[in-house]
Amino acid sequence: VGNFQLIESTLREGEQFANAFFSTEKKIEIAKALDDFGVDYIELTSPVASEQSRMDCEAICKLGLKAKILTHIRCHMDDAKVAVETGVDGVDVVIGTSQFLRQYSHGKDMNYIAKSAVEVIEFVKSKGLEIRFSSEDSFRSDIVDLLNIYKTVDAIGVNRVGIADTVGCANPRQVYELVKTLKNVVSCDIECHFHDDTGCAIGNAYSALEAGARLIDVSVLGIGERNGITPLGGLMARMIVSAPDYVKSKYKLHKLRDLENLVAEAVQVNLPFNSPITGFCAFTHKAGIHAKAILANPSTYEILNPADFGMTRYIHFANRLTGWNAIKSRVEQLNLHLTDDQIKDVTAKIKKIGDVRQLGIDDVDTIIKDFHSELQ
Ligand code: HCA
Ligand code: CU
Repeated sequence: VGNFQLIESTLREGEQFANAFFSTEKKIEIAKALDDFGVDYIELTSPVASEQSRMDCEAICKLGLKAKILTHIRCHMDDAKVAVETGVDGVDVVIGTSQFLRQYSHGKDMNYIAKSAVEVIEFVKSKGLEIRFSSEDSFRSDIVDLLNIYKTVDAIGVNRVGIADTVGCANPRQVYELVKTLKNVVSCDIECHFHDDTGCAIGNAYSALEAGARLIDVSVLGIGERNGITPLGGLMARMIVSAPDYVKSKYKLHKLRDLENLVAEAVQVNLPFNSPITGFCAFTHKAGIHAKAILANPSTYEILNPADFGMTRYIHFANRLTGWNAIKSRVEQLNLHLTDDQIKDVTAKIKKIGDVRQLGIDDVDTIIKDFHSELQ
């Protein structure tokens, strides 16, 4: 799984998030931050979506970023002709292949899809650009149809083929099987895109990589259509455990929090409290048993090292679940001197008060200080 690449789609899928409206300046700021973080590709909204979208795409292409710039279009020559003039490094083409989308969205059959795919792919290639072909709603598409179309496009030569779980219905086992099957059919790289409707977007991405996919679509905080896609931060958390050297050397992980704050502010949401890595309590330990072990050796209850992300751990001691080891560490922080027996006494006091009301840090500090001065 180490050696994966990221297609960062905050400025494409993310623009489909209900709250998103990015000004040109904001898009540029986000693109630069993504590039600095180290993503491989930045995917932008289709230039045919609106006139400003087209101009913004051109502006970002001119920034000279390290990341390759992609735009995302329908499998149609009208779109392709506009896309290749924007200055992008590559074009991501998508078309719905499930019965649902064929019947209720674009109304085309598989022969038509294959024909237009070949035409668009050859056109984009003739301009010297990278090309990816993806099937929308892959997991509700007929497997024979799917493999046939991928085989067709692989034979004429594409950089990547994409699988998209457009409705978030797939589970990790299904993902593993589809990617494995597809690997036997195509020679190009495989890219995967997972929506999070059923909470599987990170797990599915991991499964895809395990099965041999090379690229994963992500967005900052997972923003996208409905409740979004695989979040960049969550995937980093998953992957640093599985491929630590690769992830640490490739991505500027200590910039993750700023990047998330930048996007959160732009779309007017708070960082989710339970986000991997950046959730406000992601490295907060509470129960006395946890606190004791963490103080002895953080690996006891931490699979991620907060320092890898420029974060710090926190021992939550102002509560009735606390234990004397946590209180001892607080006493030391307050630069007071108590024996272990005295600390156990004051801990009992704190737990007693914590049984009747919520405690603040100040409350506990006062209890400790009062206890200390009464001893004098
Ligand atoms: C959408 C399109 C898409 C495309 C994914 C891809 C999806 O429905 O808005 O290009 O691989 O989820 O199918 O985001
Ligand atoms: Cu999507």
